[in-house]
Amino acid sequence: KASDINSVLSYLNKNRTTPSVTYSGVAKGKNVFVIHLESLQQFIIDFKWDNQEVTPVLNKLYHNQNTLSFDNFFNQVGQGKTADAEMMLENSLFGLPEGSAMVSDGTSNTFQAAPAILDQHGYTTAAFHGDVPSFWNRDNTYKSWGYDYYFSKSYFSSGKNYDVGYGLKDKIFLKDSAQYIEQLPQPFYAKLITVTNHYPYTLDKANQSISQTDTGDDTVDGYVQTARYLDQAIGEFLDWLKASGLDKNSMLVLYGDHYGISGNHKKAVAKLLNKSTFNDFDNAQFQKVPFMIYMPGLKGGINHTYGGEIDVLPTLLNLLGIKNNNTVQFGSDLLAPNRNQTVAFRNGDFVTPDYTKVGSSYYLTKTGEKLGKLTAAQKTAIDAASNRVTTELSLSDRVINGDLLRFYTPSGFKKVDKKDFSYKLSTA
Ligand code: GP9
Ligand code: MN
Repeated sequence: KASDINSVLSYLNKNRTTPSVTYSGVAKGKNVFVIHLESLQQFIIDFKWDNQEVTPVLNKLYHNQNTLSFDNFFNQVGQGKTADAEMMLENSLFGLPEGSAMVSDGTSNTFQAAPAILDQHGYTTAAFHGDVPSFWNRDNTYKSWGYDYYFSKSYFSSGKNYDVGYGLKDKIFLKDSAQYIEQLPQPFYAKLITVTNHYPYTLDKANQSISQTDTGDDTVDGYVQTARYLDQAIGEFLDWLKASGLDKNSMLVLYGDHYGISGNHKKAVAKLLNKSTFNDFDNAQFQKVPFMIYMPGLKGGINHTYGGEIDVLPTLLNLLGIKNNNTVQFGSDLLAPNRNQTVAFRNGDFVTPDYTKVGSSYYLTKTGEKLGKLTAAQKTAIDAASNRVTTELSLSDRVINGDLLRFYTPSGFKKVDKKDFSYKLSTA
């Protein structure tokens, strides 16, 4: 009911983080590229196999002085996987405890998503993905989010061996997307969702440029090959960006959406990482994914703050100089000096710079030491983090399950009308 939004707002208003002043507005008016790196995990950055870097392009970007890189950035998805990542990134709302919110609520709910916000600040907005438009109910959800354009499968080249797994191969996908991007009125916000580095990590011989790993686990060993392919595809895209001149007035945001190698492959992962064991604590830390923001002139460096996908939208809005103080968002600016660094996982587990919770076990985040009986100070800190996590997850669920944003429109925001959008390829 309508009044439910009040408890959400009163919690958020009490807990709002003041965004970074240093970074506020530094990307004002720039084009924004959001590049979704399918199943890419942080461990692959600077990782070597067969005496080679697996992802040389991304590594170079990661260490670039104009890139803000994050080495404690976690994926926070649940069953909705990619869809949960998209929901968090563009709405700063969590996915649901079960299923995918894009599927169950994407069509009918009211949202105040990144594309709609940016559209109302003069941006053209477009999403690109080389799979069928209906996957994860994107074709309906993107209308609710206010995307002007959605380029999906039928907009791209097709041919023998063009597809692998869930859609068009990344190199072809990004190359084709570039032609559309060149025609977008500026400034634009373009989201590109890659897919080749997706389980089961299969790739045709001609595109393999590094050997498989040798853990003996079939679901793990192809990962470096598809990750390498994704890296090369990004490299080609960056080359185009430079040649087009667009690099000069654009900000690039890259993120890994979720783990590629699940906790069921402990033995193989231990071997891959050269460790003797791989326990629940290690698996929690293994949920780190890349998050990088690149822009010419940006004051970069490797930032160690603990955060995750829920925090991306507030971070981007601050960089773009867009006022964001009356919105329903559960994350906080990753560049804010005094932010709370509790990272919630969808199942209620969490990581903070001090403590990691997995099920009923607690660990010291710095050392991985498992805690027995908690000291009074530990208990206080852990209870506070637990409360925060349960409160935020359940409030976010109430927003989605109750479609509560229909009862509240932040000042300066215009409600999205889905009827304004159609993503059909015109055949006339
Ligand atoms: C499909 C793709 C994969 O379109 O985005 O989604 P995932 O299986 O990673 O959730
Ligand atoms: Mn995914």
